[in-house]
Amino acid sequence: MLDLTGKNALVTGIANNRSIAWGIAQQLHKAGANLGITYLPDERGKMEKKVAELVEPLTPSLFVPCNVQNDQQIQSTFELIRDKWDKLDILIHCLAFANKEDLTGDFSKTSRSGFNQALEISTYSLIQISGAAKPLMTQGGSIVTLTYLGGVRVVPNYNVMGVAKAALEMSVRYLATELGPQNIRVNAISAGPIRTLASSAVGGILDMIHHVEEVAPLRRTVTQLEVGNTAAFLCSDLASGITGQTLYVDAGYEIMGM
Ligand code: NAD
Ligand code: 0WE
Repeated sequence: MLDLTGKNALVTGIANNRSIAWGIAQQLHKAGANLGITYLPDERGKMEKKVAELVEPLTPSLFVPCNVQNDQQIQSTFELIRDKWDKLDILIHCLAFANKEDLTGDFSKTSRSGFNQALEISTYSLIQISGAAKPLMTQGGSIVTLTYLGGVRVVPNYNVMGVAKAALEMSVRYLATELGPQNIRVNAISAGPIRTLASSAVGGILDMIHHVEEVAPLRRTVTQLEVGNTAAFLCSDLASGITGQTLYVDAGYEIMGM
């Protein structure tokens, strides 16, 4: 049985009810996990209010601002966990960002600052929060991040994010190797395209979704809740032998050659 009772889970990356992280948080809650939620704060506090209202039914015991570009916010987040929870069991990394202008046009025109920003937010953040989580995962643990096929194959316009995801998937393997002796497992879920805040801002996302609906073995795309179920599985004892992997939750699209 998939059972996460007694487990403490920190979930990053909820922006709204379409976020993949929201699908994951709901499934972790359903499986009995105790939740901590982080959100990306803005000056007006609008995000805080919005996300707080959304997650209220999941009764999180922690709700903290955490911009991964801000070392102090990362430090306070994990200090709070150390003070409030006896241990950390589950860490969900579900965030990414690149400049909109770097997600279209010539890849060779990617700016130095755009490259650095995309890899800092989308890739380095996993390394940093995993390092912060390590001393708190005293009973072992499970770290799950979200990736996309564009980190392995060329997907038009994914550009610098493809490089960030390739680095993310390799970071999963190095982290799995370092943390394995402490019984901390580290895996990635490679999700098929889903309409979310991030993906909807991308030109042509609907055409990509329609393409997947025609070609994928299951003839459809996947939902946030399906990704959430896989994350819950990976965080449970049912997946105790799995680490360092990228698991495709994409209705089978990845196996197709044409
Ligand atoms: P989303 O916009 O709902 O989530 C992205 C999150 O990143 C937001 O909550 C945002 O607040 C957060 N974020 C951005 N910059 C941040 C920062 N500096 N500090 C902290 N948080 C920050 O979109 P999503 O599609 O749910 O994306 C979640 C993850 O799923 C990303 O890693 C994305 O690459 C991955 N993914 C998405 C798809 C898709 O088609 N939507 C497919 C495969 C993988
Ligand atoms: O990882 C992603 C989304 C990543 C993303 C999206 C945006 C749009 C708005 C990162 N940063 C930003 N910055 C913005 O300003 N996906 C897997 C969804 C996605 O994004 C694409 C895709 C797909 C699929 C971009 C180009 C081509 C395909």
